[in-house]
Amino acid sequence: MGRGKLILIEGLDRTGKSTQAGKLAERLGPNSQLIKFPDRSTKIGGLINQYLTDPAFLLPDQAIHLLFSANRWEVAEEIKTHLLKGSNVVLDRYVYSGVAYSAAKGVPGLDLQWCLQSDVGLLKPDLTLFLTNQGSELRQGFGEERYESSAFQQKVREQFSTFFNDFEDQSYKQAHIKVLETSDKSIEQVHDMVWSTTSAFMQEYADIQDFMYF
Ligand code: ADP
Ligand code: 2DT
Ligand code: MG
Repeated sequence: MGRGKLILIEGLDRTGKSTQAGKLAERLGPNSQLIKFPDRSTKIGGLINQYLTDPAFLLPDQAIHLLFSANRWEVAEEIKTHLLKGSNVVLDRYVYSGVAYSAAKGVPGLDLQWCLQSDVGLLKPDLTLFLTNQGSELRQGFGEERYESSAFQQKVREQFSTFFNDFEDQSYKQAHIKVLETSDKSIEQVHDMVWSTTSAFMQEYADIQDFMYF
């Protein structure tokens, strides 16, 4: 039996990531795992949650960046164990959010190169679905948490794009990162796109055994 696949749903805020990650994991069946970042349920995640929800809770930008990264390292082994057992793992955000949101702050020294360092050695996704949606800022709840302003989202979008174009190997990007434009599509229509892309990928790459790393 081959190892499971690591499938990431990425994108800006309120683009439908959590909705689609949940539906994808359900469609992949009971043997699949859904893991969300940040995982707010751990001690580190509790600090992250406080930072995101309480404007008065201040941390140096470097420190919160490292907490987000540490929150991934907390479950890195667990993810690999699931994959080795043959389970597919669906991620809701991951390293790309980690680097793009921190680098978008424009803090001197906190560039993409610096931001990536704490995630070097984490597993790379087999497939990344990057959701884009022009109406996401109008969705319910937008603006409730830190980072949810139009101006900042625009900067994050630029950082995602710079990272994919300048930091990712272009052959990896071509094979493993798919952009899905979801504007004006219903939840079910987006799920159909997510599912057809994922199932086609899983057929084409049924045999991969090696792991890839950031
Ligand atoms: P994210 O995890 O990217 O922040 P969510 O999945 O939480 O986004 O979705 C944000 C909001 O938009 C939720 O209220 C969700 O029900 C709604 N939503 C998600 N996908 C769609 C869609 N395709 N059409 C309309 N509303 C959607
Ligand atoms: P959710 O709305 O998906 O819970 O995200 N973020 C996330 C970072 O700044 N760095 C990270 O490494 C990750 C995983 C994006 C909460 C916010 O946290 C940001 C939005
Ligand atoms: Mg979400």
